[in-house]
Amino acid sequence: MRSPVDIELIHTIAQLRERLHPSRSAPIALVPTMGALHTGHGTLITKAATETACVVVSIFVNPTQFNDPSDYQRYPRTLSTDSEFCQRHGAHIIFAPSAEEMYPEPPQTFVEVGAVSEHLCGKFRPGHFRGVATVVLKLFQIVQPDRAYFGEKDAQQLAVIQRMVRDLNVPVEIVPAPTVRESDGLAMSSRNQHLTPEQRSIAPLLYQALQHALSTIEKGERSAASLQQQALATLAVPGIRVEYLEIVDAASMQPIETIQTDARIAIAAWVGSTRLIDNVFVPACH
Ligand code: PAJ
Repeated sequence: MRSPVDIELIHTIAQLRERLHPSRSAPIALVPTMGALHTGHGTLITKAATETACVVVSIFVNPTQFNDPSDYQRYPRTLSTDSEFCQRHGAHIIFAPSAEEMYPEPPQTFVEVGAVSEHLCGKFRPGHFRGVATVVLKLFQIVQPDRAYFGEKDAQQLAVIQRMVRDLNVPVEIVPAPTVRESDGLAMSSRNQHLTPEQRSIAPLLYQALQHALSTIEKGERSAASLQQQALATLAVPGIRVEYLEIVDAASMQPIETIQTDARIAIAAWVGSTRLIDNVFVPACH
């Protein structure tokens, strides 16, 4: 563990560029986050720190990716505990810009990633992936990292960023990391803290439904419709409202009828007023 003086907290783009410029010869890793950091983020930071000499964690609650202003308002902002957390996990620099620093004037340029953004969350959160892709490209331009780390928890976001980087020849290696879960299987998320104890007790059903589907696939089931039906039955309890439960091709994020290629089973569900997402990977060789 390093002492608190080791981590640098930087709020402006100019200062960050000045700070990173001399270290340009060494590789730089970026871990983009919106803060309220938990062990899921921690594993990304630790992985980045073991693989790269200089790790920048960005903490920015990006207004352009929220479709619901109240969701943006209530998003937890915990910079001082986040700074200690980053320090403990081996980060070197925190870049925590204000909204004015990132968007000094209303932007006129956006990144639209096509079909991969359309299904799953894209259908229910219009403009969300445009906001994500645009802010991530801005962060890539500001930090100019060699690698950037993203969690499979947000599998569609990962696929969107991978596609953007390919389409626009962005010279950043995208490094995926597996979903980190609570001991009862609930995927870690800063949104979990909004759950009441009762809601928290049913939230692991999302992962149970996914696990159940995986074991049915192990037994030979290939039909997306039957897997979907079975998983929906697991989630048919008071207090859970499923927004989507889809089986998609893992790279294109397009719904499939039969599992033949690498796939993902992805869920979004409302537990009370909290929207949770989760997914599992289904390798083609199952
Ligand atoms: P945020 O939700 O803070 O997540 C930051 C990164 O942590 C993402 O890559 C996400 O997939 C990863 N992550 C979150 N929970 C995880 C878990 N339980 N296990 C593994 N990884 C997990 O995603 C965003 O922020 C934003 O959209 C961002 C990319 C920063 C753009 O604003």
